[in-house]
Amino acid sequence: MGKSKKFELLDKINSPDDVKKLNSNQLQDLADEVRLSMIDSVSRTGGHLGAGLGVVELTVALHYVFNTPKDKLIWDVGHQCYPHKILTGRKDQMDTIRKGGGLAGFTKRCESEYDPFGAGHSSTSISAGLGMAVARDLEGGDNNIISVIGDGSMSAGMAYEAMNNAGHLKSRMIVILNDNDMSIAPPVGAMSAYLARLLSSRSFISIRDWAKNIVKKFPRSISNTAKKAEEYARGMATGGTLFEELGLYYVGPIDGHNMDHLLPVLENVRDVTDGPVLIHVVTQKGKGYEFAEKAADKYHGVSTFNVVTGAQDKSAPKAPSYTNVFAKALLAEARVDDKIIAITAAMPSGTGLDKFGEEFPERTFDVGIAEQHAVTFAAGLAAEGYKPFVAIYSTFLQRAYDQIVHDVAIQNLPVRFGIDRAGLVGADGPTHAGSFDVTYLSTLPNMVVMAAADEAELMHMTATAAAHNTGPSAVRYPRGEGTGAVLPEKGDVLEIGKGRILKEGQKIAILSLGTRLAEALSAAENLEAKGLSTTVADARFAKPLDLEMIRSLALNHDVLIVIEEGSIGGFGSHVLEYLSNDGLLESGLKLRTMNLPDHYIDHDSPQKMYEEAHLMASDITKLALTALRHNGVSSKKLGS
Ligand SMILES: Cc1ncc(C[n+]2csc(CCOP(=O)(O)OP(=O)(O)O)c2C)c(N)n1
Repeated sequence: MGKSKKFELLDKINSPDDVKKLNSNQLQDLADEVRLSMIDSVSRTGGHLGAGLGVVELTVALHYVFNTPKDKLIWDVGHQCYPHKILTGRKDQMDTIRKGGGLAGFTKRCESEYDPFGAGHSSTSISAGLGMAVARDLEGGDNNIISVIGDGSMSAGMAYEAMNNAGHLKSRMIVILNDNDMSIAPPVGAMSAYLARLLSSRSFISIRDWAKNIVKKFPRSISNTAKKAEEYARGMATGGTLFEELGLYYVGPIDGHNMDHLLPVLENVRDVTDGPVLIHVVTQKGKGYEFAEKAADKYHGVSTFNVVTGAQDKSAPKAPSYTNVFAKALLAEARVDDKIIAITAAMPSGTGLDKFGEEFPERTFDVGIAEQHAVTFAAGLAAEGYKPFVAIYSTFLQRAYDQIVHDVAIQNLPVRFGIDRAGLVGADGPTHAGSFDVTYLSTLPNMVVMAAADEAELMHMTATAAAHNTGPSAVRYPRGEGTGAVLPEKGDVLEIGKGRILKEGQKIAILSLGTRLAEALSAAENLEAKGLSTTVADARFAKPLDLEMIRSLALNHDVLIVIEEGSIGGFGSHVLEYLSNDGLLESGLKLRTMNLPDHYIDHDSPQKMYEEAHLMASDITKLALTALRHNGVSSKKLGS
């Protein structure tokens, strides 16, 4: 298949204008070809599959009915946008998706005019769409705004904040609720149950009845009788929906795989509506690819796979992943402490808490995509004497910053944060990189911030967090496989704020926080080979700093290099500030910090990203040598 494959319709589609040239009864054939083409390309690249397969018909219908890019089509999360990319001039680049220099795995403004809003994190599309609708109104424009949001993403508070505001502002916009009854895991919560009830209480609307009853302009100018008939036809006889209570005109449910349902509804809504409308579209995640339809996660994210057998190419891991080690460590703690609670925000398998849930179902809480709530929910548990561990990816925890400050840290509540995917994450790119957690957590009074250098350290740090019951603590660990370190059955409790020296030398000191330690050790070997005696220390804690160790490193070496996999303003900045304020820089110490650069690194292989960030052993060696040779005079002219 691939580029050699000839598609009768898709081969002629280079932009949505070409979709509009088809007649409506060709659209299902086009959808079938898009689906095949997507399965084919994702089988070779890996990526998000199930969500895209579920919206193929919807994507074709939207591009047929609406006038993108003038009409703004916003995909929530953006992981389901592969069919959209195929139809918007990017089909020949699908083989580059998520690869360095290639297409992004999500929508991205700088990639295409058909991506009016970038995403990666969920539940932003209604807010962004409403902003665009209001901007259009202020300009006196007439374009349409369409936000497509999944039922899983509908569980986040931001979606309600946006609907609440949309119902009030009454700006003309369309929200499409893509209800596939799945998040990554099966959806949880009352909203999901509500949508299921909504579906079971109504049959798919009879489009003919509905369309017949639409008079010139709805909803406001429909005559009373017509309105009643129309309400009946779209199921309102069973009572108003939550969306209607919020001020959005509810239409649905409609079958999202049936062009005969999609086209008239989208056309009607495009032509006659005013105010915000919500179309409830029912789809199936993984639709049209047997193996995806049957998979428990509906092939949410896949590695490369064999199209015929559905088997994914997963090489046997050399070492357990950090995620699994965290789960193992937490289980070991929970077996001896029944106050330990595990909380995930819709990522039970991503965080390893599915395993925790199997053994301790009553102590495991999946709160849905609701990171802010997860943190304050944990704070409530901690206030009552429980020991909650909130396991969230670094990037998604950003969303809960005020909750961390206001609900946890100020009240000094012992909430534990298991921060997965800390550091660079590879193919998912900058929206998913865990770049900022050390920076945003280490500024907070009361917080203990740990970074694991390997998976044995992760076990010790999880044990330390479990034991530290007088305030909040966090342990960060990266995506992917560990180093193969020997694992204890249960972690040891570390002394808070104490680092460790792995190798003693006299001339150069490398102080590492987290998983750059292996590169630091390898740089030390390079330097030793050049006759430069090198110390390597693992800080373990970004907060509180091990002042004694840092002072000793500063006093006993000519060069001190501080390295971490986090943004500017993090661990290195704290060390710098401490040494400067303590007068220890005046002794002539050559201090250098190494961290992520002050720009967002595009998706690529992790190796390439580390190279771009200059966080490799060779970079450490080079910096140490340059620093050593440095004569103390600034190499940069003032103002240059
Ligand atoms: C704030 C945030 N938390 C978690 C995630 C991880 N995530 C990506 S897609 C997804 C499920 C979304 O479900 P839904 O909106 O129903 O879309 P579907 O995949 O079912 O089409 C989750 C939890 C995220 N992208 N953003």
